[in-house]
Amino acid sequence: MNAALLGAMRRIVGRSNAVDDPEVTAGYAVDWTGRWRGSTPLVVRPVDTGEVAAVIDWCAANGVAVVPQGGNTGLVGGGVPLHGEVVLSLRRLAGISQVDAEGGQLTAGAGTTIADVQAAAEVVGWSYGVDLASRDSATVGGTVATNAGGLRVLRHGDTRQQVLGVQAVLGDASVVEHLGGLVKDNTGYHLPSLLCGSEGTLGVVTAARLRLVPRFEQRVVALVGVETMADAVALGGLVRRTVADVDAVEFLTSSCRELVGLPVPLGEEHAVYVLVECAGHDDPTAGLAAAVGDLPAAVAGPSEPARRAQLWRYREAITEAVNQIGPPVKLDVTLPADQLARFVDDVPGVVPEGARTWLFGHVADGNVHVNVTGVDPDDESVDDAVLRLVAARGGSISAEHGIGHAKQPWLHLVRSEAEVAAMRSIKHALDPAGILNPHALLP
Ligand code: 2HG
Ligand code: ZN
Repeated sequence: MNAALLGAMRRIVGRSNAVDDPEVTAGYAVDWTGRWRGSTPLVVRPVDTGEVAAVIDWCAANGVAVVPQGGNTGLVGGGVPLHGEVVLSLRRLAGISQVDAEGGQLTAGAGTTIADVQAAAEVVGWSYGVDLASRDSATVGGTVATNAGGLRVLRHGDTRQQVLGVQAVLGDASVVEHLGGLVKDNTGYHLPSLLCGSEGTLGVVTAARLRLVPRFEQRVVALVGVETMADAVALGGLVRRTVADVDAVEFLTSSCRELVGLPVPLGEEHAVYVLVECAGHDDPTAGLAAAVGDLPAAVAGPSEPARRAQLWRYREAITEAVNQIGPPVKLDVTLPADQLARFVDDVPGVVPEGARTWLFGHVADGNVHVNVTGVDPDDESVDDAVLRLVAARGGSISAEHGIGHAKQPWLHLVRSEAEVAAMRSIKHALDPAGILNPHALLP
């Protein structure tokens, strides 16, 4: 351990928050799936933006690479120190302030969890547009840095669309802050959009001004059985065209249903299940039922919150269940709507024999989570085959999880040389010493 580094960090954040005990730092050096495992000499846990800036200032002057980390729920290895970087944990920067009940906005510190943002929004009669299964651990800083998607992108957009402003420490330790929350504010480069999705390579997000969305009390969930992926895509389209108040349209295949260990939900097994959630000020059940028509379906209405949660388990339990088999290769991809069904049908055919492919995701967003088990996660031929298929069909190699380390070698499939060069120029301008997450995102 570099004594100068340890001494400087202890002076900035205090002895107890510059952690070099390997038993403690180990937990910050691996992602929760066990797929991405690195090591770090030191975890630094600042309490406010001033401390973050002081940490970055010292690290930039001394050429020490830093990986910012929130709730450590990322799935592409972007938040773990795979090259021995210092971990900058933002979890202590938690807290909600400046709640505007009229305007529907609040400011949240980087370490605030998504569940806490949702709860704070609820208190003033609003809701937060981003929701994801990892809501109890995922943080505002992490979800902004990765432009997290989740379960309600269809209705409210991804994280970038919720962010009205950010406070962040750039790579030269300067603090940029634009937290006024003006909905109309057309005054040049929109730094929040740039920092959102930059995966900690341009700046460390320390707080965000978030827009809230209406809170709908009347909620209905339908789990519908269909026989082909093409039927699932068609149902998603029909629901979006004809039903008001659609929050989410998700899908899972029968093998995922079997894997999560929940009972066959509709009397008999179906090849694909589509889960639709609608929420409005009026009960949306009739509209949803009309779209579902004669298809076999289990429906849980506004007065059945436990039953609704039970139906969601079929979808939300998959990630955890796949991980029980062992760390999978995770490929989070999007396809154009007219290519989605063919892709889902074809993808098991491009992975090696003996591998299992688990397919589920956000059908109305064209977003498939391709999880592959029974292969060495370090065997890049699986990623290569699937991602080339995606690119050939006009899709994207990352729908919502980002690039991190997992997708870096394939960025060229979807981004031109000129685009990557422009990204590099921006990186150099905002992080001249090249210390912010230097091994993530850009090859
Ligand atoms: C989800 O939609 C998450 O559940 C995780 O994006 C997806 O585990 C995955 O591959
Ligand atoms: Zn997802």
